[in-house]
Amino acid sequence: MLIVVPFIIPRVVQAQWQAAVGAQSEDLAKQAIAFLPNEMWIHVGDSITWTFLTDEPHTVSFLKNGQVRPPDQAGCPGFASGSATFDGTTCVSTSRLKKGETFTVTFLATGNFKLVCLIHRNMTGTVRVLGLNEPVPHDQDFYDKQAKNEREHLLSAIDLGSHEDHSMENHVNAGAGVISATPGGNGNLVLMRFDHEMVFIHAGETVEWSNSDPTASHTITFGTEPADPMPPSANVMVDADGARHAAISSTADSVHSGFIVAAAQERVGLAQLPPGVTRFRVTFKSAGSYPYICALHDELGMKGTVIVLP
Ligand SMILES: [Cu+2]
Repeated sequence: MLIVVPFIIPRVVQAQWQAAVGAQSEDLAKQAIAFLPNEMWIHVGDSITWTFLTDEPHTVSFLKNGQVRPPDQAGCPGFASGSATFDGTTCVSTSRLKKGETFTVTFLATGNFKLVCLIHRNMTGTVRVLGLNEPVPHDQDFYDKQAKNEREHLLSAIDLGSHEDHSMENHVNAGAGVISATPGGNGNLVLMRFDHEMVFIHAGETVEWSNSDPTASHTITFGTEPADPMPPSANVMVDADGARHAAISSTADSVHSGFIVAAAQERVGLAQLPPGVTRFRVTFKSAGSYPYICALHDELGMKGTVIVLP
């Protein structure tokens, strides 16, 4: 008769797991907008500490299933800081956190929980919380390697200027990006640069900016930055093809494109949206040097200048 004696090791200590939020290139131009790793298996009672690594802000947020996604300024509603518990019945969210900050969540119930950033809509992950009688498949070392692989994959996913040819004159790529998926969710690489930092044209000509990023918004902002960066300034018109268009007659003029961004992804059960406003044009009437910024990402170095020759 064979007697199997189960080997039971009592779990005395709740495990403390580590993960990262975001990654970036040294010049801040490439932002890996992702949880690294974005899928973890843990035991109920365990904690995960997320460390924020970028100058671009993110949130760590767990909403309730079925909850309508709130704007990041509102939290979920409200904000937690430092640490929190989550059991799926009440949402938990940090405010916008940056490089050097951390947030720890202790999971008090079993279940599969979606992790999101309220700022970036294609930045998702999954935490799989198992009962104490279930084995967890991986250790911290595995997740560290997974994070490193995903980070390297994202940061090499796009090269400045390699995504579109530059034969078109008077044209600037205002941002580019790719979405990358794992079984745990989505991450993306966002290029926070205008591909030509300087453009030379003649008075009377028009420059066009286009954003080919699938999700990230950018702006083209001359002069005074508006308090709300989403809408265009009052002096911006719309061309027949849907592009926004403004005229600048002197270096003292202020012109703001508003968000230049792709339409949101199609989803069954939601109303059809119009195409995104992905192009912005400015006609320059007189010679001069016209510096501009992306009002959302100038701190990451997203700036340019139009030099208008007579
Ligand atoms: Cu930008």
